[in-house]
Amino acid sequence: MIKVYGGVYSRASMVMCALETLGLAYENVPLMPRSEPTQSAEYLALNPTGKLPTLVDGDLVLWESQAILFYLARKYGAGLLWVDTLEQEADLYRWSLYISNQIEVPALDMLLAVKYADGEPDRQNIDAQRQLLDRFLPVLESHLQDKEYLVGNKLTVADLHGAMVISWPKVAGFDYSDYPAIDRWVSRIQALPAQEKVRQGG
Ligand SMILES: N[C@@H](CCC(=O)N[C@@H](CS)C(=O)NCC(=O)O)C(=O)O
Repeated sequence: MIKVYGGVYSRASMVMCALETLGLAYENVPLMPRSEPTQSAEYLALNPTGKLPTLVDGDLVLWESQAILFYLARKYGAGLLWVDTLEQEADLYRWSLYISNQIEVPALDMLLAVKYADGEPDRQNIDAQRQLLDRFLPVLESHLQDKEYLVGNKLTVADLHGAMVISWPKVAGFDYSDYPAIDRWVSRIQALPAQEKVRQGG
């Protein structure tokens, strides 16, 4: 059976959401980020970065959440969570990589600076992350103006990854009122029945 390492409060939730959407059975090993088991020799043999998530599917051991999502959609999707043409596939990579390369770091740094601050949150750091988000979010906002999903007019793994990343600053109090299309899209993806199943533990 497919095995997913990483609890619901980690990027493993994107992977489990994909598995739920595809109707695949899996076993979850709910490790917490930076917890001692993630640094054990046994886990490092699967994922030498010591991070989450990791997927084990038969002989395949895979880490990096987007690689896992692409694999699951291509292997088991039969049209679900993926797109139909090469051009749409390029578009899917474009938006996934844009979110990963330009937005993921400031989004996560803002979450860490606010939620996991050791003492008073570092306002200078938070403002620096806010500036980066305000530089890159308008492009996404404009793209999502007339769309329900990032690519191909259907739900794909790009939405599962992107919406999770972009929900992090909100948890940290970032105001999305300048980005209503993004806000609606994140809420739409977070409300998927598969997300609820993951939150409830499958
Ligand atoms: N690019 C990696 C990032 C993995 C990652 O940072 N995972 C977090 C949990 S969501 C983690 O394990 N953090 C522990 C650490 O930073 O040491 C991916 O998408 O899989």
